[in-house]
Amino acid sequence: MNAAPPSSTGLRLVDRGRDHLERPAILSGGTVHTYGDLLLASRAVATNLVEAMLLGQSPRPVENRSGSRSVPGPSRTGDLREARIAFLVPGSFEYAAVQWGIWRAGGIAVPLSLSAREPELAHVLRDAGVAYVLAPGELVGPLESLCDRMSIPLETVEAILTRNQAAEGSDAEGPDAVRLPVLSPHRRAMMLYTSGTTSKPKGVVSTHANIEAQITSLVEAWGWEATDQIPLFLPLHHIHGIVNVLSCALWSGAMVETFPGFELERILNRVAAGAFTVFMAVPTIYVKLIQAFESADPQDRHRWATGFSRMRLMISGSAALPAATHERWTELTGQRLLERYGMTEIGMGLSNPLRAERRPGAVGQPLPGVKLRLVDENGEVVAGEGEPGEIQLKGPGVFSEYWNLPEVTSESFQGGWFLTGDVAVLEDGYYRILGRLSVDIIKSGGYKLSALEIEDVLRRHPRIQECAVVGVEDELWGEAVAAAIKTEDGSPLSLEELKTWAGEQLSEYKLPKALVVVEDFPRNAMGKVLKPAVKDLFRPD
Ligand code: MLC
Ligand code: AMP
Repeated sequence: MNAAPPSSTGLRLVDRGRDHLERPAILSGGTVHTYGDLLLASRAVATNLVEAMLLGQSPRPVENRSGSRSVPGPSRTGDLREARIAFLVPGSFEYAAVQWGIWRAGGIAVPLSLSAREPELAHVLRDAGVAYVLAPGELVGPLESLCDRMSIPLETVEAILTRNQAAEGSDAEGPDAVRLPVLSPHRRAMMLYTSGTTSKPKGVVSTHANIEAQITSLVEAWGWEATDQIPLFLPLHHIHGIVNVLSCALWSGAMVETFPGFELERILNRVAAGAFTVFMAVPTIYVKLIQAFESADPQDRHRWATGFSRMRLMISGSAALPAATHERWTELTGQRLLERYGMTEIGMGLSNPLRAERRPGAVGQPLPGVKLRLVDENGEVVAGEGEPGEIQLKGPGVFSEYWNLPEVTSESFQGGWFLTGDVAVLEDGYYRILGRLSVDIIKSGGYKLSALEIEDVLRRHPRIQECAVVGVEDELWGEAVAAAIKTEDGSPLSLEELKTWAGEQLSEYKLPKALVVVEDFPRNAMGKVLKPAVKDLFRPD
C-alpha cells in the first residue's frame, strides 16, 4: 500500500518542490523559473507523453536483475510503465521539466549526448528500445531521419511543454484529463550510457530509490541548503551534472544557473558577480581556469579570485585531480578544493570531508550509506592501511543492472559487492586512487572512453590494417586518446585525415589527439599487442 498523500507523485525529489513553490529553481537563458513553474511544466510533459503514448503503442514491461519486481499492469491512470523516453536537450529549465515529466509519467529517462554522432545515437535508441524521442526545435533536424528510419516518434520539447497545461496540485483535472501514477521508488528511473570494457556503451539502469540515495548522501555530506546557488555547465547525459549538480540542488530548494557548455568568460564574470555559493567541475576545468588566471590582467584576477574565495564549497571529481593543480588553485583563490570519487554505476563513493582536512591527491572516506572494501589480486580483502586493492562497494545508491546484459551485470557483482575496476589504497585514514585494472578505459576531461570502441571504428578505415588505442598522460585532459596504426601498404596517414574520417562516427572528444604509424606493434609471446608498450611510443624522449 502506498502511504503517500493524495497529491504525491511518489517521487520525493518532485514532491519536495511543493515546499518551495515561489523560490527560484533554474535560471536559464536569462529567465528565472520557480519550483512552481517546474512542477507545472513537468506535469504538462507527463500528461502529454502519456496521452501520446496511450494513443500509440503500449510499452513492454521488462524484468529487472532479480526478476522480482513487477511493473504495474494497465490501469485507469496513464502510466508509461517504464517505457524508455530519450531526450536530446541542453542544460536548461526545459531539461529539468522533461526529465521530471518522464519520471512523473512512469517512464525511464534516457538523456542523449549533445556531442553524439548519428551511429552513437542509433546505438542508444536501438539498445534501449526507445519508445519516444524529445528534442528542442533547433535540434530536431539531425534526429529526424534517424527516428524516421527507426520508426520512433519524435516530438519537439516546445510542443510537449505547451499542450494541455493543467494547474499543478489542483484536483480539478477534468474527467478526460490523464491521471498520473503514484510511483514506487523501486521503479526504474534512468538509463545512462557508459563506455567501458565492452566495445559499445552499456545502459546503466538506476531506480528512483538509487537516485534518491545518491542525492541524500551528498546533501548530507556537503551541507546543501536552499540558499545555495550553483552553475551547471557539465553535460547532462552523465551523473556528475545530473545528480551532483542538478538533482542535489533541486532536492534542496537551491538555485541552478545553466550554461550551454563550459563558457569560460561568462562563467568567470558570474563568479566575480558573486552569483554562486557552490561550484562543481572536473579537473580539466580547473586546469583551464588556472590557465585563464595566469594569462589575465591583475584586475580580472582579483575580481575572479574574490568571487571564488567567497564560495562556501568547491568540488572536483570524475577524474584524478593532480595535487599540484589542487595546490595552485589554493594559491590563486584561497579555496581548498574538495575532491571526491564516483562512478555512473554507484553515484558518489568517497569524499574528502566538508569540515576537516581536504587532502590533495586523496579522495577521503566513504560517503553516508556507502560500504566499501579493497580486495587484492588474490581475492582477499586487504587487511589495513598501505595495501592496495580494487574498490568494491555496496549501498542503496548502487545501480540495478546493465540494460539487457544480465551476464555482464552478474559478473560485475561478487556477493552483492559492485566491482568498480578502480584500485585504491588507504593511507593515514584517507583513500587514494592508484589507477584502473583495465588498460582499455581512458578518462579524458572527465569523459570515460573505451579504447575498444575507438579501435572498432578506426579498424574500419580502408587503409588501416591494425590499430591500438591507449590513454596517455596529458596535463589538460588527464589522459589523451592516442592511436598507433599499421596501414595496409605502410603509407602515411595524417591525424587530421583520420579525425575527419572518424569524426562522422565518433563524438569529437573520443577522437585521437596523437597518432603514430608503426610497422608492427610491440607484442607478447602469444602475439597479443602490449598496450603499456604502445603507450611508451607516445612518450617524449
Ligand atoms: C572537448 N574536447 C575533448 C574533451 N572535451 N577532448 C578530449 N576530452 C574531452 N573531455 C575536444 C573538443 O572536441 C575540441 O576538439 C577540443 O577538445 C577543444 O575543445 P574545448 O572547446 O576547449 O573544450 P570544452 O568545450 O571546453 O570542453 C572541455 C570540458 C568538457 C572539460 C568542459 O570535456 C566537459 O564538459 N567534460 C566533463 C565531462 C563530464 O561531465 N564527465 C562526468 C562523467 S560522470 P578539436 O578537435 O576541435 O580541437 C563520472 C562519475 C563521477 O565521471 O565521478 O563524476
Ligand atoms: P564514469 O564511468 O564516467 O562514471 O567514470 C567513473 C570513473 O571515473 C571511475 O571509475 C574512476 O576511474 C574515475 N574517477 C571518478 N572520480 C575520480 C577521482 N576523484 N579520482 C580518480 N578517478 C576518478
